[in-house]
Amino acid sequence: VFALGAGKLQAQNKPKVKYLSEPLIKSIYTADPSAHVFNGKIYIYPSHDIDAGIAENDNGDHFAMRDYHILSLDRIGGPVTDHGVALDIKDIPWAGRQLWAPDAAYKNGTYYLYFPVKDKNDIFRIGVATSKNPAGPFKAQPKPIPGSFSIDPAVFTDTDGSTYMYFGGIWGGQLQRWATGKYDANGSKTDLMHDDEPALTCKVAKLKGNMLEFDGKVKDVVIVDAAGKPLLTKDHDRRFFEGSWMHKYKGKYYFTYSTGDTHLLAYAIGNNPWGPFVYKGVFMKPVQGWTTHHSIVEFKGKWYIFYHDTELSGKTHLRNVKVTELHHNADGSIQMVDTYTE
Ligand code: FUB
Repeated sequence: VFALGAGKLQAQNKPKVKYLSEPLIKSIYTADPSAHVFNGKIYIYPSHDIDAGIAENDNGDHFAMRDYHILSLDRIGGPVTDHGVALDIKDIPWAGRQLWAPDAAYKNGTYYLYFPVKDKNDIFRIGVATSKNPAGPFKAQPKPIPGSFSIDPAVFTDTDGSTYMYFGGIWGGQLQRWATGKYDANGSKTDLMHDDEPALTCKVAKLKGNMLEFDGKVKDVVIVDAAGKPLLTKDHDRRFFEGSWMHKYKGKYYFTYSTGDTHLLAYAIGNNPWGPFVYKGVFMKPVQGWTTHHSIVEFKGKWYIFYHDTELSGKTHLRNVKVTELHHNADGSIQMVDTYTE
């Protein structure tokens, strides 16, 4: 995550901006919304942004979040409930700092909250907490998920009941430091630094039936171009950066993600949850603010994209979540979403 002063960010304090959607909640700052339908309602698992007084840098130190609040709504456009603190960093025994983008899943009467946080050695790991209630409070497991690393877990349950976790993010998300399989504390702050080689990939692992551990090896989520070649490191407009999501539409697997420093949401389609995924294009233009993070969910026969921007604060680390309808075309492509006009 994060370089300073990119793209449309400079424009964010200009007057006469017209937004596609309203912030879903204005009493707290929220970001990275992972939306799910549980018991006929929409539950949103977002980051809870705060101003910790830390200067902005490319490592994302200014994103110093300390707890999670879960939001719910009965219908799109209806009132949004903030269920209060669902998990506090002080109640995660192994956590150091920075509670970043979470996700959630349900199985056999239990809800699972998956979250990235730096451990006491300042290395991002992914943890899991459980509750009998989709809105929490959640109780964290005593240790991170064995074999987990980096950020942005996105948990997808397929129609056969198998559950997969997609995760990873380069730059501040530290994925590049795991290129050899072990963490390199002196590794690059950005990417692999080899522009003409295949880009770093998002990771995917199947979850065991207990939803607390990986089942087998962590694998690469390879995105290829139309000719079947993996995208390259230098291809900043198309390669994976962070913020992945998976949804299934008409039997196809849609891997969606942020291109980070080029601020786009892109999609690639595959025939199974592991990939490879063929790059198809951009489906959301940059939002206001540096980061772009989303989720996609079907609710009552329509598809929606949850995302964030910085409408309320004008500051890149104080974001607000939003939602708008998402449309698939008859050929399976996704219609472009443009979240604001000047
Ligand atoms: O909210 C902190 C980080 O910013 C997330 O983990 C990234 O996806 C980006 O949205």
